[in-house]
Amino acid sequence: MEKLSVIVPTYNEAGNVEALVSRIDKALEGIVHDIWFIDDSTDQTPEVLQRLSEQNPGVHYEHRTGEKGLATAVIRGFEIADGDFLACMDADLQHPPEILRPMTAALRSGADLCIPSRLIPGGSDGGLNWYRKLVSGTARWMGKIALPCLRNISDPTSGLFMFRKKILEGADLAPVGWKIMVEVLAMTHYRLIVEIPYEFHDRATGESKLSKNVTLQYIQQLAGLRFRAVKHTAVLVSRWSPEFTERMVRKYL
Ligand SMILES: Nc1nc2c(ncn2[C@@H]2O[C@H](COP(=O)(O)OP(=O)(O)O)[C@@H](O)[C@H]2O)c(=O)[nH]1
Ligand SMILES: [Mg+2]
Repeated sequence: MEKLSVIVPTYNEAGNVEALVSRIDKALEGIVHDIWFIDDSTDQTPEVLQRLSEQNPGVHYEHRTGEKGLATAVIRGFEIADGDFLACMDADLQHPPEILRPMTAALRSGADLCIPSRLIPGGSDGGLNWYRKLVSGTARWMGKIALPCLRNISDPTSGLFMFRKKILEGADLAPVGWKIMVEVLAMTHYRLIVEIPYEFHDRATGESKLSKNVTLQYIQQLAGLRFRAVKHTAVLVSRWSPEFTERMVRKYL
């Protein structure tokens, strides 16, 4: 049975990580998994993570002091997590951990990548206010114009995705900015992507670290990827309905 490693970047998420771990463990009952926090916090998060990792052998964390930044944190997670499947998820419970179960079913059914979507039937981006909806819609639109590999994917700019670790072999990922999934989609080779619907939620506690700088970094990232992106041929994107997703969970888990 393949092992799943869930990678969670954290910056001042002391109020969220304990609930996150217990919901991930519950969602993944019966699935071999572990959780890797890459933490740059200045609050109590490292103390909470230390306690959680003592109580739970499936919780690992690395606290960085010399380095900061979402992209380098996630790429560090890719290096140290040893699962056959890797998932990336935010710590603030905006990505409901229960979605990890159907994502695992999608990979077990043969997908190379599973990308949950707020924008297909059964999904919702209810956790965003109108301004964040506009920012998020503009980011998607810019991404699709710059990179053909994003065009058939409905929600390619979030921080929630799962993939077979082997697609990273030989990939030249640049740790720029905020949109790691865009980097993975542009720089790796894959055949089958599965999209499943999910409901995005309000941040549980703490505050967003999104800054104006992030928009600028995203534009730089897209400009670089126009030249660096690998050639993708014969990629199939399969979009699962809520009912089909349930059937596949029963079949594969
Ligand atoms: N390790 C690390 N994680 C970060 C950093 N900045 C943000 N994060 C984490 O990245 C995830 C998404 O950040 P968030 O502020 O919720 O962004 P938003 O959802 O776009 O408002 C959360 O789990 C944050 O704790 C950082 O500099 N380092
Ligand atoms: Mg968030």
